[in-house]
Amino acid sequence: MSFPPKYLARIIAVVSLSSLLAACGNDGNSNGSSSVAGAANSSASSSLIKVNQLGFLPESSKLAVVPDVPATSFKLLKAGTAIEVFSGTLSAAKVWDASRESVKVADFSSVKTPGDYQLHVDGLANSHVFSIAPDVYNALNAASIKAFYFNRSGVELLPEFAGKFARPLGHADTQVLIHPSAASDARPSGTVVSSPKGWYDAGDYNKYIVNSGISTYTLLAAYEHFPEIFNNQNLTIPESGNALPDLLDETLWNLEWMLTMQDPNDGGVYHKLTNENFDGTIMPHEALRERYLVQKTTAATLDFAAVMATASRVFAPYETQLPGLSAKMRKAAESAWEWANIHPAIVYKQPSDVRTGEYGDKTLSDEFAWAAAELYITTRVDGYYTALKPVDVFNSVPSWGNVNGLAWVSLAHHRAQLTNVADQTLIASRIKTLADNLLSTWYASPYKVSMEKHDFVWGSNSGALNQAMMLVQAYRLNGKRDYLDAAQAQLDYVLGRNATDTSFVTGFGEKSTLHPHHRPSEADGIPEPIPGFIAGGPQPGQQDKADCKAVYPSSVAAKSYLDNYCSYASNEIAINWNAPLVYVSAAIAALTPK
Ligand code: G3I
Ligand code: 9MR
Repeated sequence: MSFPPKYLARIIAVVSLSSLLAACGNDGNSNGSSSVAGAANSSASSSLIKVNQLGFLPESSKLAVVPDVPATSFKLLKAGTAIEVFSGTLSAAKVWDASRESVKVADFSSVKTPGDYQLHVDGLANSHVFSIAPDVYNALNAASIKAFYFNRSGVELLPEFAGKFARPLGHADTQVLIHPSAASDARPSGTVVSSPKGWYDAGDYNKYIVNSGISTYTLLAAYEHFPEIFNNQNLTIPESGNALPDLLDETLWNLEWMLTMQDPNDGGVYHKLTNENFDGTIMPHEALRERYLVQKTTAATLDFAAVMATASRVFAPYETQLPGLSAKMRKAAESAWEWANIHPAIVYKQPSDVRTGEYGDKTLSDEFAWAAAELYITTRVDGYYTALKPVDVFNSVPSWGNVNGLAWVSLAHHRAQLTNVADQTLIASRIKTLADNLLSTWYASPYKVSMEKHDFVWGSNSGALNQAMMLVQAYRLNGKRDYLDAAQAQLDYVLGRNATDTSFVTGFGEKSTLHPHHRPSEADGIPEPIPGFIAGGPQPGQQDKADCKAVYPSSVAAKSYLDNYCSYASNEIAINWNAPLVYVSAAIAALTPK
């Protein structure tokens, strides 16, 4: 049998996609296929069928977005063939103001037979190849966690765990200096302290408590909510095979660092461990600048308290393996909470000699609420619930600077174990109100997503996934199928059903992010990026324009994405963007009916 060249390319892609899935399922070390779809410019991407390039579970809702062509129907074909397995009617065209495109939707949810497929619409190129398979997100979930291992500070990545991405130890951080902004009587400026381990924040090599807070919590929540997904998962990390699930081992790497960021003399927590300036495009072991602990802040201290309270309950069952750890974390959370109550408004102020990420945040009521909620759940002390001021705390899609939602996520999950002081009706209604807002956007959305134009800010892909996380909470509370389908839509969005026709996860999908702003991926001399990282995503700010010789293909919100290393404003990776990918890929796998 002979195939036209277009189909041959698709067949090659299917083979490499399948081998990627198989390999990542075993060791998570493999790297994905490179793009076979060719570079798309803005207008080219508008004339393409957009679909989740990885694919769907048999029982998932399955949608694709189709440009506004005269055709009124679509076909689902066996990949690489003209064999039709399903045909359906396209929806009426609508304009999405976020991408300024007129699009129709193809719904093929009723197709449940595992296999590799492509969509066909007369007048358009066939879609990327995607799968329907019961394990379609297993390798994605594993790789999205393994990405944290690849971003570990303070350890050599050995070939047996990192494969071709092995690298020498970088940033031991056993001798860092107290910065003048953090000086105290007990630890004057220039005091040497040890603060090893942890994950690099993003494409840079600094470590920031505020962003570590939401990231670490999201991984712990994934474990608390869906332990069955992680209990037997093998990520091929150094700790694999010990008594802890690999996800918890990986999370512990960062928790151990976070513990060192608390001043033992008063309970306050340093905002960040950082260089004065961002490093150049070099490998971790080549980055040898002096490192500092900078200013204790209320936000960092409260985020720390929330995470340590959460970790204390998650690690409690491992007393034999990790004696005293759970109690130590609880004490750390309590002393951080006390410090924050004595210093309720210390906002981060970037010292004049420091130029790295700020994670500055002037609104601290949400950090107070989140820390209080986690301390309440862990200690069952009613005073923390009262301190949370639940009636005044609304629910919102979480981000590093807005953590109200995390309090409601935890309260909802633990609702059956709360003391009488907790208002169960309020908890349920907070979850439902937010999810219903997202749902009504999803119902009306031309792209069938809950993203709107104003959601396209720096790290927009994490916004998409955090919306999904909040939809998932409502589904877990009342089982209404639309919440799950709307969450699935957000996963579809980051995996290719978006206006750039890109799967934003490195190594996953026929046309995936290839050049993330990630120093190791750029400096390691290996053509492809380290797999499992999600790029920040489109946003019209283009704050990196002056640093980019390459030109953005579009300035329209949902299309303002540049797959180039220079683009830290649209193509960086970050731990708080990967964490909801871990959560959502696990949630969809766990919750979708089998
Ligand atoms: O919240 C406002 C919103 O109200 C407004 O409408 C919108 C318009 O642009 O801006 C929003 O603020 C943005 C803010 O992120 C919150 O999303 C700012 O414009 C934007 O500049 C800011 O970007 C942050 C960026 O650092 C620059 O400070 C990102 O959130 C944050 O994720 C990113 O974090 C960096 C670290 O500093 C360093 N390490 C890498 C990491 C990822 O790029
Ligand atoms: O690489 C840095 C990235 O991690 C940050 O998110 C970003 C925003 O603060 O800054 C990047 O560093 C750039 C710096 O801000 C300006 N000069 C060029 C740097 C990247 O090459």
